[in-house]
Order: sequence, then C-alpha cells, then structure tokens
Amino acid sequence: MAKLIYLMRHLRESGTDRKLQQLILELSEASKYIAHAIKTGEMGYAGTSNLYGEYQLTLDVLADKIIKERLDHTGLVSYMISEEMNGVTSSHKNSMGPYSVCYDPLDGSSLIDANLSIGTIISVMPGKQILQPGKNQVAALYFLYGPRAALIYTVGNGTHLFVLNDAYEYILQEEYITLNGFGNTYAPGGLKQKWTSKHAMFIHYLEDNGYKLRYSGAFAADINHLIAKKGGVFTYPALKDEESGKLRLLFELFPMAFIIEQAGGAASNGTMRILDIEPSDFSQRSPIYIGSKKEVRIAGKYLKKI
Ligand code: AFP
Repeated sequence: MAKLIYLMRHLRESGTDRKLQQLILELSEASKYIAHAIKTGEMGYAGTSNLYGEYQLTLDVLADKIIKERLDHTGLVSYMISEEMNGVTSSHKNSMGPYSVCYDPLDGSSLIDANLSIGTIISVMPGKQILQPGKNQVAALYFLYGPRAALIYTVGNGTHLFVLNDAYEYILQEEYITLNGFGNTYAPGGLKQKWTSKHAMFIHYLEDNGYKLRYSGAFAADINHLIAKKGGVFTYPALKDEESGKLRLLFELFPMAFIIEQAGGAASNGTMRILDIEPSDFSQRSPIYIGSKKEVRIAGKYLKKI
C-alpha cells in the first residue's frame, strides 16, 4: 500500500518557510470546522450584509469568523480582509506579522441550498500591505467542500492537491499538477445578453470546436474542475453594463491565477496577465479568462479583434 503523505510533511519536505507552513496548517484546521458546519449547520440568512451590500448567510458569517480567529491566533498576520468584512482588520495578536491575507470565506455560498460544491479561497501576501499585484503572493490556496473536502495549495513551487480523509487529515492526492496545453470544456459566466460581441465570438469559437459546457456557479468548484480534468477554460467576462465583470481581484482572481499558473496554465483579463494587475481598491473586480494556455491565448486574440 502506498504511504500516506500528510499536509504537514508535504509542506516541510517541499522546503516551505516555517512560518508559512504554520499559517497554511492553521487554515487547514479552520477548513475542517467550515466543512463540518456546511454539513450540519444553519442554512438561513444572518440578517447582515457585506462590503458589497449582499445579504449574508449564517454560514458566510460563521466561515468568516472561523478563519479570522485562526489567522489572528497564529500571530503571523498583520492585516487581513475578507469579502465578508467591511474593511481591513489588523491582527490583535501581532500587527507586525510577516503576512497579509485576503480571503473569500465561502465562495459560491448562494449554492448552499442547492447542495452543490462551494469553497474557501485564500491569498497570502508578504508584509503589511494588502494592495499588491498578485505576482507578489507567497501562497495561494483553496478548500473545496464537495462530496469530499479538498485542499489545493501553492507556495510558488507547483500546485498540490490533498483530500480530507475520514480521520479529518488532509492526505496528498496529487503533487505538481500539470494542466494540458489545451482542454475540451468551457465555463462561461455572466448573462449572455450582456456579453460583448468580441466575447460572444470567443464563446462561439469554443462551441464550434466541440467544447463541452461545465459551469457550476461557484468559482472554486469550476477551477477545481479544470484542475481535475487537466484543462479547459473558465471565464467571467466584461459585461456591457459592468466592464469589470463580477469576480474580485484580491479574494478570487489573484489566488486562483497563482494556482493555475503554477499548474502550467494561464490567467488573463483578456489583454493582460491577471497577476500583473496593480490593485488600487480592495473591492476591485476584473474580467477573467483562466485555464489551459491555448484557450486563454485564443480569448486574447478575439478580444483584440476590431
Ligand atoms: P456567491 O458567493 O454569491 O454565490 O457568488 C459566487 C461567485 O462570486 C463565483 O463563485 C461564481 O463564479 C460567480 O459568482 C457566479 O456568478 P453568476 O451567478 O453570475 O453565474
């Protein structure tokens, strides 16, 4: 029988910085409570709203609290911000901590009642600065709460996948994940009648070339599909009435772009690499084309067409 490799050992043997190891391990503990709460917890509304004025679910608020307390407990995080917080929070334990963290505690939470997979997405930046380009990230990870809970992380040395076993331990499933140069599925976000004509032409190209539709409504689950199937493309484009699209740079796009690039894929806003964007605002959004290199490159060609 193959030897089980636990998350702690993988982090240690891959030469990850000791403090970063500790941070990722704490987050993995937080995810176990969130996974449990999703299975058994209250599904209603909390009676509050987030940074974007969206009504919060009880589980959104709970997941946010669990992660915030864990991060605080490490003493390693100077500043943190989540999609559910109304601004940046500095750590009570150590405002000089070596990292700043941005996270989406429950991505796809509007799917909870449909019992579909949802996730937690996390970006770790160096120092006391939240607004930095994504290429500065020292780690990115997401947890997927599906039929099985999974953890995918990168610290800039490949992308690695772990699954939670019945003893509530994350066990290595696949390391150094490598996407193929092209795939055969597409996940197109945004209402079709709001797509620009250039984006619609790109989608027609995919359909005419036999790509299969795979869109769940949870970014983490759709990215996980790309990773599991080793390719394809996800897009949430610029819309006619919202040229920045829907997805948030700090909480969703930076961490996923880092993870996918480390798996040999690409992520662009249609004209530039997502990780090169300099954010100027915590709630900044961006269009995204992410997945295998070929499809992301072709999207760029369609978006440039006059
Ligand atoms: P929720 O967290 O509000 O469910 O939003 C999920 C999300 O931010 C992202 O995970 C999805 O890819 C995207 O929105 C789905 O948006 P549409 O509902 O417009 O397809």
